[in-house]
Amino acid sequence: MGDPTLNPRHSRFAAALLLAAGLGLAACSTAPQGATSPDQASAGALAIQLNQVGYLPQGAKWAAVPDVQADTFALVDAATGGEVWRGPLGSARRWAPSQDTVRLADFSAWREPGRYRLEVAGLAPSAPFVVAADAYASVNAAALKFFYFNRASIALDASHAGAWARPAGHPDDHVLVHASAASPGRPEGTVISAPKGWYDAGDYNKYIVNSGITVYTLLAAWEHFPQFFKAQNVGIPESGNGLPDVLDEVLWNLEWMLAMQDPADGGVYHKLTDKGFDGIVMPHQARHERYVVMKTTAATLDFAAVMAQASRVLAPFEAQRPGLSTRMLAASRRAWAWAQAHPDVIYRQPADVHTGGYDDAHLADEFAWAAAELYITTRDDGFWHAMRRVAPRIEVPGWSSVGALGWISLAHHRKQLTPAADVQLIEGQIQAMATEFAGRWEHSPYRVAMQTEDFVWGSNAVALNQALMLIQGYRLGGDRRMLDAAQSALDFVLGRHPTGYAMVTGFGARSPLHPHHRPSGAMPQLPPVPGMLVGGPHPGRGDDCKAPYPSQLPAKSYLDALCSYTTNEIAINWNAPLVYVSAALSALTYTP
Ligand code: 9MR
Repeated sequence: MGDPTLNPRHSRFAAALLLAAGLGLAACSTAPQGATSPDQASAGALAIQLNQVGYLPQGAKWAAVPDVQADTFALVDAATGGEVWRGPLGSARRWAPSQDTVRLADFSAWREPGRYRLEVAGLAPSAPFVVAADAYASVNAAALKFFYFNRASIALDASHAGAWARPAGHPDDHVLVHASAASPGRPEGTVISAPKGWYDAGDYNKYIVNSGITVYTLLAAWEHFPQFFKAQNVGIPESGNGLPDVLDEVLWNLEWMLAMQDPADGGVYHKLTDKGFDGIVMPHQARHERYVVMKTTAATLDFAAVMAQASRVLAPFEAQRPGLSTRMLAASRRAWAWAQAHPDVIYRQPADVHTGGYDDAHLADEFAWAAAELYITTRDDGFWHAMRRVAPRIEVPGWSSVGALGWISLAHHRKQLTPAADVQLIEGQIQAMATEFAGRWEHSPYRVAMQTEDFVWGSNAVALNQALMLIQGYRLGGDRRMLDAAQSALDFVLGRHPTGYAMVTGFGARSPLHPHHRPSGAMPQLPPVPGMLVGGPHPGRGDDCKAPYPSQLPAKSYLDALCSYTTNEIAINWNAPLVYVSAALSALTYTP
């Protein structure tokens, strides 16, 4: 039987990928990750869909099988082809978002580590996958390492970036104050310096709103699973400096964010941007003038929230970063004060600026989130009451919907809050959402919480943010269904997906080769930078791709092409929940 992960192209690039991900070969001996090749891309139709990276020994293990005559499926050893286990296929059911009729294969009972495939009579064998306690170590490390690859203002050297080394781009030490951002102390054209930070996505701009939820999610991963991240070394320049890599990486962006606050009044600029998007060039080839544009209430509140959170996270690291925790809390308070005085400054794109908007007119959730983080860090009851005054309905997190983030932080810190806090209310908010997703998962023919309306721009991240909420429910109440439902969401983005793709570059037997990501597009001789989650299918169009999309169906409308920024872009706010969920499942699923 041919092994799709063992072609020469794969082997050559797998070594580079492992180096770039900061992982020794030994650490990865159980994982089938590696760059895919175009010749593998013909698989898909009528294929068994499963997590192409793998499963945890004690975790739930599901596959979606096309509706064929067979009644059973076999788990076979990937090396010998020998059958090790057989189980019954579930009944055929149609899943609305893809219009596929599938039968579920549940092999959760199989816990023996190894490398396997699934076989069903009448179908091609599945992609290979592992069952291993460290099944997600590599994908988690690569997902975090992506942030290093997307750093502005720094050269990526070969010892950390492997084949994807590149010169520095965007020093951002000569940034102009745009007319929309002018203030008495900083009139239009004033030059400021705001280096570092991560490029938002496939473009080279830096946006505070999207940085907010991204930083939050990575800091929450650290707050919730410190043991997992303490043990990690992803091979970034700061590795080994006394801070865990996840915090070093987040600090790269937080330092930029601090420079986005106007020292005169505490307001925060919405974005640091070119006036228009660059072409497909490397960062150092981009020559556009850079601007800070408009101070907004959303940016200022998101800034206030993550600075309050970062302040408490960094407090124990005073020796490594003296004074930083205190400085962040002061910055957070000033931002909060600005937002109180300017409660409704909505982002309006100036006529001469054409980059991403991240404009959101509903700010109750931003106020609630900032208040919650400030309350936890300061223990000042005034912030609890401020949050309760605006508390919006809890929704799946996203850049424009951040209310849940505050509830998650409150739930995590519930034992250290002041008596003013209503812990029952906090737990109830989380459980209501997690219970809803678990119910959807349980009744889904595909065994995922995703429904037709969830297939929006960045649908893969919607699945992972649903998982993030399910994980909070599990952490609070221990309901195993919630952990299994979260596992299903990770399976979904790693290959139990109606497109047949594992949606993370460089992982699985079939993964995106042409993400909308300028550095990857400008280095066509290389596989894409590894560890990037692409946005995923959704039926709304708007890009200028000439190639036809294979389907218009919500869960299948996806094109692995550079032009498809609507379905194949990558973004910091999408990778962050991949880091969170892959770490959480590794930490929470008991492995002997
Ligand atoms: O993720 C954003 C999505 O929710 C919006 O619908 C879309 C259109 O406004 O923009 C997405 O964000 C993009 C941002 O504006 C610019 N950088 C790339 C982001 C991902 O596509």
